[in-house]
Amino acid sequence: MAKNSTTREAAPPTQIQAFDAVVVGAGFAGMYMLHCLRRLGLTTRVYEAGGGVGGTWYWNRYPGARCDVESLQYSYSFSEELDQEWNWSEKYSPQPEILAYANHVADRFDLRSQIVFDTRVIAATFDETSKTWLVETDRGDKVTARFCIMAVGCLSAPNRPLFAGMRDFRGPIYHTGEWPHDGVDFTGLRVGVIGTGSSAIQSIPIIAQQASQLTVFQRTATWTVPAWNEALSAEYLKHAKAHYPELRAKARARPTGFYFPFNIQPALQASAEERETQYEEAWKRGGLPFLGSYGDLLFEKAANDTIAEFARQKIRGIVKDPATADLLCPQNVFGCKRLCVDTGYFETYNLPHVRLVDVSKTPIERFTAGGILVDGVEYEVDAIVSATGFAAMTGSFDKIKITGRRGRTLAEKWRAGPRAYLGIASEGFPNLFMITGPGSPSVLASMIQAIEQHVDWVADCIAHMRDVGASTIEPSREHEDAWVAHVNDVSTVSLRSTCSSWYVGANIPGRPLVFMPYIGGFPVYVQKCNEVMNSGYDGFALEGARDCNAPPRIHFTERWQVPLDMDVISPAAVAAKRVPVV
Ligand code: N01
Repeated sequence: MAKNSTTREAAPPTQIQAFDAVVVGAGFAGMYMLHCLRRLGLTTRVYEAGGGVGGTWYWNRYPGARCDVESLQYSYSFSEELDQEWNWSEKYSPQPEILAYANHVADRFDLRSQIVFDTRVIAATFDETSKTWLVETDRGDKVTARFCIMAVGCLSAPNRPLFAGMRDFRGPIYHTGEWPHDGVDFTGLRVGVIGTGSSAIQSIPIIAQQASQLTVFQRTATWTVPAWNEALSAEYLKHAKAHYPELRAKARARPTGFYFPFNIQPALQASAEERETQYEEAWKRGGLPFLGSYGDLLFEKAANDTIAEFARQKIRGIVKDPATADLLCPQNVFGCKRLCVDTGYFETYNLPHVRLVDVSKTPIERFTAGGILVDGVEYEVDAIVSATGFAAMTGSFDKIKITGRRGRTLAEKWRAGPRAYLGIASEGFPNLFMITGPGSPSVLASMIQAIEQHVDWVADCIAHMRDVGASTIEPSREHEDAWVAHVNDVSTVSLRSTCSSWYVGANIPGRPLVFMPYIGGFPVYVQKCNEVMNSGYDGFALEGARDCNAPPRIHFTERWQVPLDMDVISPAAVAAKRVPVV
């Protein structure tokens, strides 16, 4: 990995340095934002809490971590040269390769010199007189900027449930989202894993290869589909690269922002035999596209029951002990929580040294010096892995004291749930942009595509403000309220809104239950963003603009002028709300 050129040691704290823009975070969002702002000629400072670029992929180094969108699509699309020169080795890249890619991008586009690493932004305060943001860090930096861009990630603030007796436990406790950089050797150890979400499902099979005993504490059984991961051959890559632009265009037109075969026919109109064949074929292809077996699976409970029962039969076919198989069979809606993609997850429970403990009815009572106590039984472990997820979507905002007009903080404004127009900006917080904020497709789309579309839009908006001499931009309360209501309304169409997932904040006790990502489909959302832009930023107030009605000059957003792929709009979605809900 290339050395960071601006590190805590290398750069002394600066005092009230002025920039055009400050970007918080140097993950995929922050890096691309910096790249665009530089192309516009803005002076920019990026602060990154980690010691390197990559965001999620910098922190999530747990064993087995890899993406669940195919690598060829889980990558930047803004540079065709980059697409052509980078070679992914596997269908689903492992974390080290994605991090190497992030580092390659940082070097190739010479981004490091404007990023300050190992430095966490702790406060951002809007000054109404100078119309600038004062940004403060945990190392004493104070800088001002006209624009403050939060590229803080949707799944970046680890959720660490407080268990009684945590301090009594003699061994190490690891969180998958903040994994030690030198790795962890579990050889010969008794390991306890808490949680069975994506991080647990990826890491459990690998930890089981090392541990002398593995105990998994499961609160909710999880739907997971085999990845059937494989190496990508040179011929495959050559063919894929020859057709990369078409693949990117097809992906942008999809509700999910990435391309995969999708059958819009309703499951309920197929016979039981047809469904069996369809599910079997889709299972053999594996991954998230399994959910694209039929068009009504996330709208009709009866349709969902058919895919759920097929997947339960698969679990019962793999797991030899019937009681364990029963426990591993989810009873909630298939794909309601984020669907997981695994390699050998259920097979792991056939190993003699792996056991499953149900904590759904009797929660973990406490940690003891030597283990975890559940229902009066002490499960002895030497190390604990907390695969307990994240305070999703808003957790990273909560960590920064963001103060807007009239001294009101974002935390106060969002107490009853996040409110942002298009998931990009929030009334009362001028010139503060969010990349994949709540109310945008974000986690329901392919993240990097969602990021690029937001960054391009924000970059064009900033360029427009410069063109018309606007000092601030801020959404109106009325438009923001209407968008928040729309996001909520559309979510009720989908069965995804019916379970206690992190999509609604239900994984963190006390959080308001609000469906946070926009589920109405990536192209529909992009169209809305384009309409807002082309109408001269409808719903936004531009302060001090010379010519508010001047049409924006589009530099970056051009490539998002894509028609919705009508082939993937299921009749069920259309009947429900005329949106291709994902
Ligand atoms: O977190 P999660 P994650 N006692 O919230 C359990 C992305 N991601 O890190 O379901 C006992 O899904 C909790 O139980 P329950 C992806 O979008 C992607 O695994 O709340 N258990 C659950 O089982 C993903 O969805 C990849 O009842 C407790 C688990 O901990 C998102 O990140 C890989 C508990 C948390 O699961 C989050 O995934 C990894 C308690 N007190 C992550 N508290 C890819 O494949 C929580 N749990 C790209």
